Amino acid sequence: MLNIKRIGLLLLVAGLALSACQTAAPTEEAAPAEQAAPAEAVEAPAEEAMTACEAKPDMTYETMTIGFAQVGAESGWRDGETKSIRDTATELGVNLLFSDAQQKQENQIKAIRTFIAAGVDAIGIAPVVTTGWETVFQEAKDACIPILLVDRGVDASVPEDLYVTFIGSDFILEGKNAAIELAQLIPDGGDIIELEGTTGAGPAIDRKKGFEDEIAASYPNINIVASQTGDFTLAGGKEVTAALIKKYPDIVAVYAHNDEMALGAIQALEEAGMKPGTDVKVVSIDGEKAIFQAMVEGKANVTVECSPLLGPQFFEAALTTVQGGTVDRWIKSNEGIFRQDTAADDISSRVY
Ligand code: GYE
Repeated sequence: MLNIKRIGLLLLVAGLALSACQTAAPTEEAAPAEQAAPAEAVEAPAEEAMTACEAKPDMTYETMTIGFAQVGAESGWRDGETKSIRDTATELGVNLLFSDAQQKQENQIKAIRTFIAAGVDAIGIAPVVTTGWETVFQEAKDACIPILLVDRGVDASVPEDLYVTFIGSDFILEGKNAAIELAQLIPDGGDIIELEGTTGAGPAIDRKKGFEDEIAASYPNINIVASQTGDFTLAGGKEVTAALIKKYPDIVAVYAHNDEMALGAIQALEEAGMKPGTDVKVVSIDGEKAIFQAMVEGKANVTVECSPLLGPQFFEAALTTVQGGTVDRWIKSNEGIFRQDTAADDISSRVY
């Protein structure tokens, strides 16, 4: 334990020296000399760190215990992911401790501490928001328990050495693809509204950025008149849409960061006597079975897929890590785009 603290201190000192050098050493001569010292300080303790946290090469799925800190049950997508994690654990024989945080970060932090106390071999978490994880992730690291991020990421405020990998989608690309799809549906442009996911959540931040950057760069005739959070829920999407269409009755499309909010928007539009899917185009992200049904009925237009079926990739990466192997920093999922014209054929193969 003493070793770990010493290493931490050395790394901290080294890190400080390095960042001081990066910001305060603008001249060419000063930089190399200052960088040399911290590099040495980091090298020696790295080996000690490995002995402090020993790999378990004989670990198998059947002997491994995993803690999974889930966001909640806010969408069909989330239920699909939970099922994938639970079913895969059962199939592989992994002992799974599962926690549902009801969309609250404090509950996820508590769950991680419980997993640490239980001495799990690794922890998976879908962080509800991107910030505020440094302390608890460090506690897991100090206990030699690797953290793997599943489906939602963290931002640069969380040091990269506190988690092993991010398993999930390219949310910026999803937002960009949604913009391209939506633009095809409204060639004359017009006013549209955007329904954002949970404030501070990785997919909400990136799906907004990918979408808005693409619209700004390529579609000057499309005007995003309002962008508000519906918290990734059907009720949230419905409520926000109902309020916004009173203010902006001439909108020609809705972009929702997930299908669930799009389903809420469809209800709100219908209740206001508007025609979702025709008068007001609806584009969203996830690929839930329910949005395929809405497409079959002509009420939704496009869904950009985001797969929640991450169980197999997660447990494989966890076992490899626990055994002492390395995994990619970003394990991406394969995803498609689905449109109204093929929805009737596609719907039978949807599993979430
Ligand atoms: O799109 C949404 C869910 O984190 C990628 O969370 C996930 C998102 C998903 O609530 O439906």
